[in-house]
Amino acid sequence: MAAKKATAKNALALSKEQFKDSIVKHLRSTLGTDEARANNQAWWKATCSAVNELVFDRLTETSKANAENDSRAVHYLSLEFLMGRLTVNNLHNVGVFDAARDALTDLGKDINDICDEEPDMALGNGGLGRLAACFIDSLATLNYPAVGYGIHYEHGLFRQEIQGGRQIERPDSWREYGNPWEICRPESIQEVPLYGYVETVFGEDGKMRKVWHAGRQIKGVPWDIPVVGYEAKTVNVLRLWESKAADFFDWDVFNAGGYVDSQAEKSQAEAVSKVLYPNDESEQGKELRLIQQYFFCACSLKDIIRRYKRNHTDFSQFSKQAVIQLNDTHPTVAIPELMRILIDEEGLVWDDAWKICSETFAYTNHTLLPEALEKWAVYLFEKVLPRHLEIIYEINRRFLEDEVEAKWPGNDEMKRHLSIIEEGETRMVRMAFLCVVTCFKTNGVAAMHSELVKQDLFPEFCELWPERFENVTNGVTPRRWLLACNEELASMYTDLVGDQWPRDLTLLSKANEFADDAKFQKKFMDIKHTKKVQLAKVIKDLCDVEVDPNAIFDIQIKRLHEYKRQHLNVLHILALYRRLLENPNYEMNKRVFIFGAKAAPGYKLAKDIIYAINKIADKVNNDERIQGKLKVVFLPNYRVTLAEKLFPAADVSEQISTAGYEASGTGNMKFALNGALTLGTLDGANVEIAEEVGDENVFIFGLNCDEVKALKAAGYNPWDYYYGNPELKAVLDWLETDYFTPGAPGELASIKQSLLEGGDPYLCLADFASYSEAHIAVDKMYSDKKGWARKAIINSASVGKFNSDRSIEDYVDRIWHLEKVMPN
Ligand code: CR1
Repeated sequence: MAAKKATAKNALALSKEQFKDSIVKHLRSTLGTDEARANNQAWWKATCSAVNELVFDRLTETSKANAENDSRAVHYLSLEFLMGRLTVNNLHNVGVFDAARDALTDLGKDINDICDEEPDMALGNGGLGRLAACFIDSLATLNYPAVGYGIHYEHGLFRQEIQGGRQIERPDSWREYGNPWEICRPESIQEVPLYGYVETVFGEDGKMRKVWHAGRQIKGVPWDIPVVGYEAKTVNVLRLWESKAADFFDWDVFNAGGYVDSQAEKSQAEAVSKVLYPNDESEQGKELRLIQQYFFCACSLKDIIRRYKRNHTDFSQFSKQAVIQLNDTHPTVAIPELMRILIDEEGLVWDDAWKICSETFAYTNHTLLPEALEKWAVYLFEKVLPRHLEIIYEINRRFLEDEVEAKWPGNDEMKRHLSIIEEGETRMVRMAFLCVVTCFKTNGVAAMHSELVKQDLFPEFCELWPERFENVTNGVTPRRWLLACNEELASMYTDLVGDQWPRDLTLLSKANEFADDAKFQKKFMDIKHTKKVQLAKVIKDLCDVEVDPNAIFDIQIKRLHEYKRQHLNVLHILALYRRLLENPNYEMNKRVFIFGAKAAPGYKLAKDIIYAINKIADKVNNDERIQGKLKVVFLPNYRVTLAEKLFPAADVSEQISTAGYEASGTGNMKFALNGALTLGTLDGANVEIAEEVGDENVFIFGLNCDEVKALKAAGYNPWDYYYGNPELKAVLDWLETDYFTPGAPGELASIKQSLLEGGDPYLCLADFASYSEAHIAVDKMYSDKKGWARKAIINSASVGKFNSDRSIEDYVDRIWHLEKVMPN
């Protein structure tokens, strides 16, 4: 019986014919159309419904197994999950991609056109959100009990249009016409209190209690997105909360003639999950953002506790059953919320509640940038979450009076320095401090970053509790970032090492043995060429620019930020352009510089850099004097789906942040995996990539982290570099002319200003010469076709470490201590 069931459930057994029947059935019975009338949108939804028959079944089996085992689970709280599209990924993970493709072909449809109907689920900004998506993929693949918790934003990250070279933000409506992957779960709706005041009451036993009388309630409606592990044994859940007015509208207000008011209440409540904040690495001190954070933490905690209470009558086992990972400080308010529930609602005493909290929460830090370290004004807390503020004060009082006093007796300066409450004109709650004081582990996301977290960010906390600090180097899922996005290379690897590499990416290291094999090299580089031809077509379609697939494709794709230094890339492009103009015989391989980046809507300089790239592209791409040797492309609306076309087509991966500023980076891993060579600084995970692939197979340039610190300490003066390097001076001055913006001189001047009068905070000018030399080395190397192919192969074959499955196993060993559960 069991064996038969397993066969029936074996997703791989779904044949082309069965898939065809299922699609046609769903066209008719789910979509209310038929083969003749259906548009591509309907075909896409029918395809999803066909695969969902398998997926939803596995989802049910997984949650049954977890409930039966009463297993310890991780709850990954994240304000962002940058999922991208799910169809191709799920087809691959279920193991029915070929069957689906062939079925659709038989039905007269191209699977690529059908899958192109899916909007990206862009519920995140950048690396932090995409990491969360890779992590839940790996958790399911490794059969660990896990739930991702986040917000069901109505609008994800804005869609970027480029008009006249400038970024325009348009709303993203990923689920306007329904999304076949999500399931609404009204049975698990939660109520969330907000505002109001705290009353102190004394019970009959004479004990003091606190009662929070909320001024408002809103409702959290859960939507579940299935997270399909590779081979679909386990299907976990990403649970996203949508906010609604507590009652559809207030009948009393309505009856009294106040229809407009009840509508206002409704729209205020719905505003909470309306939009993703489009800021990357910086915080916006907005009441709505704090409410968003609290809203999803409160809903998620209630959900976790509801599930726990099914099998338990008291909280003694809570921290054994649940670990809660805080993805950056955004969900920190979950800490005082759990304290509040345990003390005010469940009647625990402080010490017991505190013990549970400090054994349940763990915190991942993703950035050292001071502007990204969240602080919330005390007055805002007082207004929105009065009881939570009291709890934070008490956590702080105990921390300062007990722990800090014991370690540094009588040292008031130290108390001020480490206090969770920052004193000043506006008193602020330091969320990262609250995390470190509470959590049993704090981890950074790459070896170097984790060291800096200890040394620079939390040195005193590290003195107090050295055992709390960990490193877990980031990773990326090989299912999406090789298997699904680079079919050609994926099947080459399957031929070479068998079909287990999407789980164990270190198997690819076998290819190292063939790095010098002429036939292998040709095959590898032919695939690269194929991907470049495909990308060239995308570039033509989106930007109307012709690029030569034989040119070096040099790509920088990531959020636009000064510390990531897209403008350093721009300065170098200008230098190359200038060399070509001054010397028509200047020797270089054809080069295409490709950018993709969104700028936070309020980040003026970032937007100016996008404008500069586009204006320079206009000029360079149409300048016949340089005979197409140099092209510049800015691809609009960079997102996961575009990334899937870019990584496989890259020769050079630009990872050029100022050393010490990029916590890890994960694009760097995807590039290397697909055979691009890193041109980068010794920053974040670049350091570990270089270690894995060998220094001779990457191009490292620029100041290292210690040198950056030393230069800053000595008093960095960008003018020295400006006057010291005639080429650098010339390209900076160029930005002030109207050469790239005819008739409008000065439109690009803000970049120069920031690099000179503005003090060049990220040391672009200091690194320029070294960067420029590294580019010459890249160019030289590329002329040696065999040498380049060897390096490309070694890169791709040697980054098995950066599988997000490995990251998850590290989290399990060092932090979560989970056990695998195998569903039936
Ligand atoms: C970091 O900038 C890192 C990701 C994921 C980002 C990037 O280097 O790879 O996190 N940090 O760990 C971030 O978004 C708010 O901070």
